[in-house]
Amino acid sequence: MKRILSIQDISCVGKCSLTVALPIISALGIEAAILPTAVLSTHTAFGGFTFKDLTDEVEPICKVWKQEDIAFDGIYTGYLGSKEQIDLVLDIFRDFGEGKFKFVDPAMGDNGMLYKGFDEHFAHEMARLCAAADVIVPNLTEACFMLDKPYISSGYDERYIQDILVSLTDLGCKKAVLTGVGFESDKLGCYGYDSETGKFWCDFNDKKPQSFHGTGDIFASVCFASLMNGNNVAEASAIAADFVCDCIDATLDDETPIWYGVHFEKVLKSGKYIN
Ligand code: PXL
Repeated sequence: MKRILSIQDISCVGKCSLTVALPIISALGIEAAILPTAVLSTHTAFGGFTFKDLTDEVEPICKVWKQEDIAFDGIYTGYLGSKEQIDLVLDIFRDFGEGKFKFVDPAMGDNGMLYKGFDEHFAHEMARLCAAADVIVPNLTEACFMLDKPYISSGYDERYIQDILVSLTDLGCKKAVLTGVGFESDKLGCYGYDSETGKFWCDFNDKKPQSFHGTGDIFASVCFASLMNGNNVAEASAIAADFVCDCIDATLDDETPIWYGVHFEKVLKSGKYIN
């Protein structure tokens, strides 16, 4: 069985980061080891939240893993709390990621804004981590902050998107998938680029009437697991986008506030994505 390592925070309530990555990756047939970078009461889009930084734990944990000869087939990083954690993840890529699949979701913003606690400097640091990855899955906001490019919310053309994708791979990663891309008002999807073949691809779904928190983390978890299961990036990102759409459909009728996230559990339980 493949074993992967996911490095992100634990937000105790508000489905995102490790509380979605762990069940999804496990359900898709892969052992999911975790390195929690922080424990929060709730993710940062709730009105209030506690934040216990776990940076000090990273090196001692990794030391034991080395002593125990523990290895991973892939490493997937999401929300990270500080520049220091980015440097530590780069060390982990060096120590545990040589020749292994490295996947970075630079989770730090959406809708043209960075999440609470992040600034432009952090976005540039995140770009350094993206440079060391095989595949990255930023949304348009995250890509623009990493590249110092203007964020345009709508009305852009394919050249704008393709230029961003080429600039992302110029950072150093092999493949980039931009999420949250839409050329028509009723469609939303992802647009990818493989710098090794020079090929672009894209995949669009009907735009949902409502967006929810945590869907970027769900997209990344499904995309990463699908890649580990042998799909290529175009296939994996299309599967992940379909999965997110199904999660939103399973949640739309619910009265729960959008920051609680989507009912990915129902989609897993349906078995549609389990081979
Ligand atoms: O869903 C991304 C995410 C992950 N982790 C924490 C967050 C957010 C988004 O707001 O606050 C702690």
